[in-house]
Amino acid sequence: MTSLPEPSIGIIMGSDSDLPTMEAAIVVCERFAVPTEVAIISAHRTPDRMVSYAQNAHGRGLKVIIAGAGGAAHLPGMVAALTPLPVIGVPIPTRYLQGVDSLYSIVQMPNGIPVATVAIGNAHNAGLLAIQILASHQPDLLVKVQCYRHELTSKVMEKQVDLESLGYKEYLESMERK
Ligand code: RP5
Repeated sequence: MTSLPEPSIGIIMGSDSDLPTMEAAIVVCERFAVPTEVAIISAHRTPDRMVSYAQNAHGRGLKVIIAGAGGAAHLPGMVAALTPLPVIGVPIPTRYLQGVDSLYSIVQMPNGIPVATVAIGNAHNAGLLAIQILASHQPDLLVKVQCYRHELTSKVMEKQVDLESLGYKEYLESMERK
Protein backbone atom coordinates (compact mmCIF):
# COMPACT_ATOMS: atom_id res chain seq x y z
CA MET A 1 0.00 0.00 0.00
CA THR A 2 1.37 3.42 -0.91
CA SER A 3 0.68 6.19 1.55
CA LEU A 4 0.07 9.79 0.55
CA PRO A 5 2.97 12.16 1.26
CA GLU A 6 2.61 14.11 4.48
CA PRO A 7 1.60 17.71 3.77
CA SER A 8 4.24 20.35 4.51
CA ILE A 9 2.06 23.37 3.83
CA GLY A 10 -1.39 23.98 5.25
CA ILE A 11 -3.57 26.18 3.06
CA ILE A 12 -6.57 27.37 5.04
CA MET A 13 -9.29 29.92 4.41
CA GLY A 14 -12.22 31.42 6.25
CA SER A 15 -14.85 30.39 3.71
CA ASP A 16 -15.29 28.40 0.54
CA SER A 17 -15.91 31.77 -1.11
CA ASP A 18 -12.14 32.38 -0.62
CA LEU A 19 -11.19 29.28 -2.62
CA PRO A 20 -11.16 30.94 -6.08
CA THR A 21 -8.52 33.37 -4.72
CA MET A 22 -6.61 30.74 -2.75
CA GLU A 23 -6.44 28.34 -5.68
CA ALA A 24 -3.32 30.14 -6.91
CA ALA A 25 -1.41 29.10 -3.77
CA ILE A 26 -2.45 25.48 -4.26
CA VAL A 27 -1.38 25.57 -7.92
CA VAL A 28 2.08 26.96 -7.04
CA CYS A 29 2.65 24.22 -4.46
CA GLU A 30 1.59 21.61 -7.03
CA ARG A 31 4.04 23.09 -9.52
CA PHE A 32 6.88 22.57 -7.03
CA ALA A 33 5.50 19.14 -6.08
CA VAL A 34 5.21 20.13 -2.42
CA PRO A 35 2.36 18.30 -0.67
CA THR A 36 -0.35 20.47 0.85
CA GLU A 37 -3.58 20.14 2.72
CA VAL A 38 -6.49 22.48 2.06
CA ALA A 39 -9.12 23.31 4.67
CA ILE A 40 -11.96 25.72 5.37
CA ILE A 41 -11.49 27.05 8.89
CA SER A 42 -13.35 30.11 10.09
CA ALA A 43 -12.07 32.11 13.05
CA HIS A 44 -15.64 33.20 13.80
CA ARG A 45 -17.86 30.33 12.65
CA THR A 46 -15.59 27.43 13.70
CA PRO A 47 -13.40 28.92 16.45
CA ASP A 48 -12.77 25.58 18.21
CA ARG A 49 -11.66 24.01 14.92
CA MET A 50 -9.29 26.93 14.34
CA VAL A 51 -7.70 26.52 17.79
CA SER A 52 -7.31 22.78 17.37
CA TYR A 53 -5.88 23.07 13.84
CA ALA A 54 -3.36 25.75 14.80
CA GLN A 55 -2.22 24.07 18.01
CA ASN A 56 -1.73 20.68 16.34
CA ALA A 57 -0.24 21.85 13.02
CA HIS A 58 3.47 21.57 13.90
CA GLY A 59 2.95 18.24 15.68
CA ARG A 60 1.38 16.85 12.50
CA GLY A 61 4.46 17.84 10.48
CA LEU A 62 3.26 21.01 8.80
CA LYS A 63 6.07 23.54 8.24
CA VAL A 64 4.20 26.63 7.02
CA ILE A 65 0.58 27.77 7.10
CA ILE A 66 -0.99 29.98 4.44
CA ALA A 67 -4.20 31.58 5.70
CA GLY A 68 -6.60 33.55 3.53
CA ALA A 69 -9.44 35.62 4.94
CA GLY A 70 -11.58 38.58 3.99
CA GLY A 71 -13.22 41.46 5.84
CA ALA A 72 -12.51 41.22 9.56
CA ALA A 73 -9.94 38.62 8.49
CA HIS A 74 -8.96 37.40 11.94
CA LEU A 75 -7.93 33.91 10.81
CA PRO A 76 -4.24 34.50 9.92
CA GLY A 77 -3.50 36.49 13.08
CA MET A 78 -5.29 34.13 15.44
CA VAL A 79 -3.65 31.08 13.86
CA ALA A 80 -0.27 32.83 14.18
CA ALA A 81 -1.02 33.40 17.87
CA LEU A 82 -1.65 29.68 18.37
CA THR A 83 1.23 28.11 16.42
CA PRO A 84 5.02 28.44 16.38
CA LEU A 85 4.99 27.89 12.59
CA PRO A 86 5.39 30.77 10.12
CA VAL A 87 2.00 32.04 8.91
CA ILE A 88 1.50 33.80 5.60
CA GLY A 89 -1.67 35.88 5.33
CA VAL A 90 -3.60 36.43 2.13
CA PRO A 91 -6.01 39.39 2.22
CA ILE A 92 -9.06 38.32 0.23
CA PRO A 93 -10.64 41.00 -1.98
CA THR A 94 -14.03 42.09 -0.59
CA ARG A 95 -17.13 43.48 -2.25
CA TYR A 96 -17.35 46.95 -0.73
CA LEU A 97 -13.79 47.74 0.35
CA GLN A 98 -11.95 45.67 -2.29
CA GLY A 99 -9.84 43.89 0.30
CA VAL A 100 -8.25 46.97 1.87
CA ASP A 101 -10.15 45.98 5.01
CA SER A 102 -8.67 42.46 4.84
CA LEU A 103 -5.17 43.84 4.21
CA TYR A 104 -5.23 46.27 7.14
CA SER A 105 -6.64 43.63 9.44
CA ILE A 106 -4.07 40.98 8.53
CA VAL A 107 -1.00 43.20 8.34
CA GLN A 108 -1.49 45.04 11.65
CA MET A 109 -0.13 42.38 13.98
CA PRO A 110 1.22 43.26 17.42
CA ASN A 111 4.91 42.81 18.32
CA GLY A 112 5.77 39.19 18.95
CA ILE A 113 3.19 37.54 16.66
CA PRO A 114 4.12 38.21 13.03
CA VAL A 115 2.08 37.32 9.96
CA ALA A 116 3.88 37.63 6.61
CA THR A 117 1.25 39.42 4.55
CA VAL A 118 1.12 39.37 0.75
CA ALA A 119 -0.72 41.81 -1.51
CA ILE A 120 -4.52 41.77 -1.74
CA GLY A 121 -5.57 38.60 -3.55
CA ASN A 122 -2.00 37.49 -4.25
CA ALA A 123 -2.22 33.87 -3.12
CA HIS A 124 0.33 33.04 -5.83
CA ASN A 125 3.02 34.93 -3.90
CA ALA A 126 1.89 33.31 -0.65
CA GLY A 127 2.49 29.92 -2.23
CA LEU A 128 5.89 30.98 -3.50
CA LEU A 129 6.93 32.38 -0.13
CA ALA A 130 5.91 29.15 1.58
CA ILE A 131 7.98 27.20 -0.97
CA GLN A 132 10.97 29.48 -0.37
CA ILE A 133 10.72 28.99 3.41
CA LEU A 134 10.86 25.22 2.88
CA ALA A 135 13.61 25.60 0.26
CA SER A 136 15.90 27.40 2.73
CA HIS A 137 16.68 23.98 4.23
CA GLN A 138 15.90 21.71 1.25
CA PRO A 139 18.64 21.95 -1.41
CA ASP A 140 16.56 20.21 -4.14
CA LEU A 141 13.73 22.65 -3.67
CA LEU A 142 16.15 25.57 -3.63
CA VAL A 143 17.38 24.55 -7.09
CA LYS A 144 13.76 24.48 -8.31
CA VAL A 145 13.21 27.99 -6.95
CA GLN A 146 16.33 29.19 -8.77
CA CYS A 147 15.09 27.58 -12.02
CA TYR A 148 11.75 29.34 -11.56
CA ARG A 149 13.56 32.68 -11.17
CA HIS A 150 15.53 31.99 -14.37
CA GLU A 151 12.23 31.35 -16.16
CA LEU A 152 10.91 34.72 -14.97
CA THR A 153 14.03 36.44 -16.27
CA SER A 154 13.82 34.64 -19.63
CA LYS A 155 10.19 35.68 -20.09
CA VAL A 156 11.05 39.35 -19.52
CA MET A 157 13.97 39.15 -21.93
CA GLU A 158 11.75 37.52 -24.61
CA LYS A 159 9.34 40.42 -24.21
CA GLN A 160 12.19 42.88 -24.59
CA VAL A 161 13.24 41.22 -27.86
CA ASP A 162 9.64 41.43 -29.16
CA LEU A 163 9.31 45.06 -28.05
CA GLU A 164 12.47 46.01 -29.91
CA SER A 165 11.51 44.13 -33.08
CA LEU A 166 7.85 45.22 -33.22
CA GLY A 167 8.11 48.76 -31.83
CA TYR A 168 5.90 49.88 -28.97
CA LYS A 169 2.72 50.55 -30.99
CA GLU A 170 2.56 47.12 -32.60
CA TYR A 171 3.61 45.56 -29.30
CA LEU A 172 0.67 47.26 -27.57
CA GLU A 173 -1.69 46.00 -30.28
CA SER A 174 -0.35 42.48 -29.89
CA MET A 175 -0.98 42.74 -26.13
CA GLU A 176 -4.59 43.77 -26.74
CA ARG A 177 -5.09 40.76 -29.02
CA LYS A 178 -3.96 38.34 -26.27
C1 RP5 B 1 -14.41 35.79 5.96
O1 RP5 B 1 -15.62 36.31 5.55
C2 RP5 B 1 -14.03 34.79 4.90
O2 RP5 B 1 -12.65 34.64 4.86
C3 RP5 B 1 -14.59 35.40 3.65
O3 RP5 B 1 -13.59 36.11 2.93
C4 RP5 B 1 -15.63 36.37 4.15
C5 RP5 B 1 -17.01 36.08 3.62
O4 RP5 B 1 -17.37 34.75 3.90
P1 RP5 B 1 -18.73 34.14 3.31
O5 RP5 B 1 -19.84 34.96 3.85
O6 RP5 B 1 -18.63 34.22 1.79
O7 RP5 B 1 -18.76 32.70 3.77
O8 RP5 B 1 -14.49 35.19 7.20
